[in-house]
Amino acid sequence: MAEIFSGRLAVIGLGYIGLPTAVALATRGIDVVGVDTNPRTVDAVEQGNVPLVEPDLAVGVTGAVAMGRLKATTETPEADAYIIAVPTPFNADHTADLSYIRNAAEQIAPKLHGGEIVVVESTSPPGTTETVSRWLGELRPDLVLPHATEGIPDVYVAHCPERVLPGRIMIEMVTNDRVVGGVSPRCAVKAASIYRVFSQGKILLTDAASAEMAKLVENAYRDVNIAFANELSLICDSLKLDVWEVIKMANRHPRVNILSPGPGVGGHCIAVDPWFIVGAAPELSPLIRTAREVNDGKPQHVANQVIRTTRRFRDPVVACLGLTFKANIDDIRESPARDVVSLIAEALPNVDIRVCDPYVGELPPELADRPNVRLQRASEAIADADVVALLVEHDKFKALSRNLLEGKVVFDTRGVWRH
Ligand code: SAJ
Repeated sequence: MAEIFSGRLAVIGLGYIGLPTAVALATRGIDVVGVDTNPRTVDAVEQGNVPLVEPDLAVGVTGAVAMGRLKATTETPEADAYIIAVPTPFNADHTADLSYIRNAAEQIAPKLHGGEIVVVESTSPPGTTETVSRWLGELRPDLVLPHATEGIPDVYVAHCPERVLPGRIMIEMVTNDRVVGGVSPRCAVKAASIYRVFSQGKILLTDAASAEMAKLVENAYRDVNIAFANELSLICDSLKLDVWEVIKMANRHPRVNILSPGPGVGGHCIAVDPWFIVGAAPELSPLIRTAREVNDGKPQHVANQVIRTTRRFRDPVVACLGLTFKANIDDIRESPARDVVSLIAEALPNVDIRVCDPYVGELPPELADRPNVRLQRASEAIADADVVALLVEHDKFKALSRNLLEGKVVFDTRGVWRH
């Protein structure tokens, strides 16, 4: 029988991945301590609240806290296993910023006695998990870490990338297959025991660097495919063709499945992870780099279309529908829609710009500071607008009456109002 973890577990980082993972384990009987540097996040979780919007997460947190299985703190405790789920942003030169992972390793090191499992879930360039093993070894020379032995180490270190889709995290957390890569094969076996607690998917064992690379490849694959769709949208615009119609027809081929163009690619994964591959092999990754550039160039293209159109009006009003990085979630980090609005507001400081998003309660600072930009309900903003830019395909926008759009210049970047 494959081993299933039972013990005390600490999750470092209570964000979009750490908190759902903590809930998945706690609701299945594991004593979980969630650790976060932000005291507000810790307070919220301690009270059974959720500091972010994700379907079914709130009920999970409330239940886990009420059961006494989930606690939260700013101090890393002693535990039998640690899951590191902190951000890995990229630096200005697109290399990975591993400072949050390093910080987590520094917090964990003094708590180790021997026998613990340390899993890095944070997306990171190949070699990072082995580096964590080295860091722990340097911080605790009294312990044998797996990079330094062929035998049984004192601490097991592995990588297990998350693959959940925001908006479906609680479902995919349980149903997705998991890749578990160990710094040594024993480490993979040990780390897999944690995911057996809640995962209904296959648990695939490999080495740490292959697991790291597999995760980056998944997101780069999607980025390249979206870039193809986005490049098509530019080409079709210039040829005065409807890209949606072209893609719909092409997708009737049995082996063609083109993704959807949009105002760009956002989020903290697909827009970030391909750079880690480019950083690891810059000379060998022109396709992956170009895909990033195509997708990153899309917000400016959409903004330019809107900006040009406003010149037709004496006192134009522009309604921008959507600010989040994708539909039906509240996350505006790395959002192309947000970039589009900023670019328009920057270029047109005297134009009245209304921003609508049912998931956003206040404008981000770069927009809030602009006197010509305000948040408004979509139906009211559209009624006043000359130009409407649909930037995010929230269900609420799809359901809007098409009559509202009559007489307006409409830029439907997501192709939802075509018919
Ligand atoms: N997008 C398009 N056209 C499409 C699909 C997406 O423009 O056809 C845009 C979205 O609007 C959004 C961005 O791409 O701005 C990314 O959205 P997404 O839904 O493709 O992906 P994420 O970032 O929410 O989650 C991805 C997923 N990765 C893959 O599907 C390969 C998820 O499984 C990962 O766990 C997640 O990244 C992650 O954390 O790495």
